[in-house]
Amino acid sequence: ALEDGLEAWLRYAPLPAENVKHPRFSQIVALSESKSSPVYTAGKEIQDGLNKILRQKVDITNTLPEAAQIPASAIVVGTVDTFPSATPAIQTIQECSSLKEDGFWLGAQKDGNDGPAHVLIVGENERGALYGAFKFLMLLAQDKPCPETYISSPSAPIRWVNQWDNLDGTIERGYAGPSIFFKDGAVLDDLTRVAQFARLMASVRLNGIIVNNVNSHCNLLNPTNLKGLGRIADVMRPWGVRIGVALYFDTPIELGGLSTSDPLDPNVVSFWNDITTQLYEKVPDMLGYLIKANSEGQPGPLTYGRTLADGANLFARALKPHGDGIVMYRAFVYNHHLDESNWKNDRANAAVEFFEGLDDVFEDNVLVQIKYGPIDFQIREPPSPLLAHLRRTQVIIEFQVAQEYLGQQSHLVYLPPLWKTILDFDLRIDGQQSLVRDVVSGERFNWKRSGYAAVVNVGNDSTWLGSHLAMSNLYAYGRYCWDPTSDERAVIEDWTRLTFSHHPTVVDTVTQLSMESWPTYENYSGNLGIQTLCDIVKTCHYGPSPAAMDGNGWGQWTRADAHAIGMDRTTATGTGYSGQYPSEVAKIFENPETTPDELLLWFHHVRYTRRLKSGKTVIQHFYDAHYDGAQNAQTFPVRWEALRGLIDDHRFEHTLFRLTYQAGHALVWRDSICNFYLAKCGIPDEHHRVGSY
Ligand code: GCW
Repeated sequence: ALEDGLEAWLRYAPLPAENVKHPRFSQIVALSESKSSPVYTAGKEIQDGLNKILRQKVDITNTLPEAAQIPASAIVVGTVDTFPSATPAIQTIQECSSLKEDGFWLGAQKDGNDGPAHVLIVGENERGALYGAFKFLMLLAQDKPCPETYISSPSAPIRWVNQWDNLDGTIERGYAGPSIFFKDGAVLDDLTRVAQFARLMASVRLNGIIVNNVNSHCNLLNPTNLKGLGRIADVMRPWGVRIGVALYFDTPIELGGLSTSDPLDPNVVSFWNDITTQLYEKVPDMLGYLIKANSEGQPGPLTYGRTLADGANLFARALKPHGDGIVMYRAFVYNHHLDESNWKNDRANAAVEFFEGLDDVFEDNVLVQIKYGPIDFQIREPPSPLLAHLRRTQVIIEFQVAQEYLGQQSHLVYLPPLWKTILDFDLRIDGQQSLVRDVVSGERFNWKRSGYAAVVNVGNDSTWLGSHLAMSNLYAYGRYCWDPTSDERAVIEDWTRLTFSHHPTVVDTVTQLSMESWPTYENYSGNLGIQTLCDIVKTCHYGPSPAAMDGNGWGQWTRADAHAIGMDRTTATGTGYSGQYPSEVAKIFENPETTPDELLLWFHHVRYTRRLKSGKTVIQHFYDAHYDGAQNAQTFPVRWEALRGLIDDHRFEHTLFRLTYQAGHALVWRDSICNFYLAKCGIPDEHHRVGSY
């Protein structure tokens, strides 16, 4: 049903009758007869969309009646290669020569009389054709005109999702029911939801997915599951989505019965070669392997006295004979038993330290996958400095739609404004403009394969993420991979029209709440770069617990005492982290005067009484921000009330419940944090709010 959320932004709600000025389309021509082809899928999708949005029932054929003729008022979708070269539209189609892989050309053109325009959708490849079809439908669904000529190509070839699904059906950091992929140790029989997810992914031009948790299990590769993975790939392929898997490093021991998983042991090498061959039999277009090794208790090459490159290259060589498979080797390698008494210790230093010197020794199909910040999906982090260290080794940047530290989809936090602080950051590598988004796209270092991954936690719940509003982040993630310069306001407006309604009150309200949501959450969770002050000891990463940040080996320290707070990450007196950035950036962060307020405590250990650029002291900023943030959260459910009757009751109530919960929890956050720091430093709130009851 349209109300339950399954269709998300692909509801294709009927346009109001008075708006339907569209003439009838005569037919859909999808230039492929293969049911597994995204072009075939595109034909079906257009048929479904026309039926729902315009109430037009239009037939599909898979060939043009006469080679050189586009039938009047038809919609024709195909690829540069399958489109007849002698059509009247040939000149415009030739513009496709500037298309990149997965790009498309879309145009609506009059047939020279008063009749309706015909629409041509030409993909650089089959996937591009499907993307063009979705573009056409999403314009239609928003009642926007189809342009005469529209051409679009992706910023980067890698636009992938990482699900952290376990074989037993649980999802690590999943908040929306059990896995849509696995149950009881095996791939589910019914993969209906997987196909629906692939459709959502394709509609925002995401082209790959790693289907299982990076904390992987050796049984993923047992014979039954190899078949299951083949079924998953078959279900997603018609949507242009390819699959890959995350591997458990000690699989040779635990599944293969070998005595070691040493990456240089010949038996281990042949074990992985063998498994890889078997996997490719089931999944001939497999993306490759995602590897979490020597991280948070996982085994890895260091366990066997080998280098990280030895580990990565083992898998890279196993993949090579089979096609374009890559190793996504995660940079998330760090010691989680770090000694806090040593002020030089710093988890943020780990990635650069572990990967330094490996740039030239990885096989060319190894990509290093780097979380956007050096710690772990916090409310505010500077970009990972490792992004400035790799020249030859291509990278994937890792974002997180899952909102693990960001309210876990129970709080509204629209993420693009956070992503932009990373993507638009200029690393000044070699003294030249080096925006993170240009490094990631491959432009800065002329890479061919690089791009994006995001941890996504869709589950079996009919809302996919447990919250209707959280879905804007999944939608936006696809939009940002395609075009990282996208305008965050335009993206949420499009999403709102597609998901809820075109009504201006609905569009304005959802847009405003979303645009305010990240700063609001930052205000009541963790300010000035101190990170999200949530419970990390119980590892739930939810709810306020500032005391939990220190006194353990995880290295997400605040070093708060009675007088001062923050990590000294300078090279002069601290951990040396700031020196991992190229010199122009390092210089800014080295000095508290030039460090922007929002990252002050990330880089510097300062007194609570230190004045910020705003003129406030650090401690007063904490108090004020928490009161402002919590206060603004109180307005969310009230403002949402304006939508009553303008959207369906089911989604209205579901969302109202969430926003009301958030408003309450924001007060808990405010009071916990403010009281904690008042108790620490004893400095009262100038406005007499904290501790006064
Ligand atoms: O953010 C942390 C999470 C872990 C996760 C790990 C990782 C999959 O708390 O749950 O493990 O990062 O990214 O590997």
